[in-house]
Amino acid sequence: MKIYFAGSIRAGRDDVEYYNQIIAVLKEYGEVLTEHVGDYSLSLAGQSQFTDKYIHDRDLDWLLSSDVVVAEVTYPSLGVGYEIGIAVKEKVPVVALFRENNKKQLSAMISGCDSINVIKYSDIDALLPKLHDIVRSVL
Ligand code: 6IA
Repeated sequence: MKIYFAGSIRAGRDDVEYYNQIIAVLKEYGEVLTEHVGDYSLSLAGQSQFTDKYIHDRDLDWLLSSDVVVAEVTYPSLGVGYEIGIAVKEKVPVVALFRENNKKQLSAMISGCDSINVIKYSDIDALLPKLHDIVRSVL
């Protein structure tokens, strides 16, 4: 199974620790095409060896070849929203993970979309066991 994990990069890296733990679980079920999203060393200040066009086109190819998109949507990101919109349009199943005990509100365009499986969780320790069942349900 090919899994596309989406999480904030240029919008902010505050949740990278969560991304990392989620990716570790996802890797038990298949190939995570976007493992770099959980990479601590991928800093906002860092220079990419790739152009933005290369990143965009490569990521879209990966997205369209994936069996499921798992997006951590607590920290809002234009890129993640864009990826989710394309996945919905192209009928790639989307699971959106949102941590409730924080000051952010989930966009109605995500929570109101019937095609997106929105999972709200209280903290990462509560999410990780549930994530196994969630991934198995889309296998
Ligand atoms: O708008 P954002 O940057 O927060 O969008 C994040 C989403 O877009 C992630 O789910 C990624 O799949 C994708 N994405 C955005 N930028 C990159 C990127 N930049 N590399 C790989 N995927 C990306 C290179 C890193 C740069 C900060 C040095």
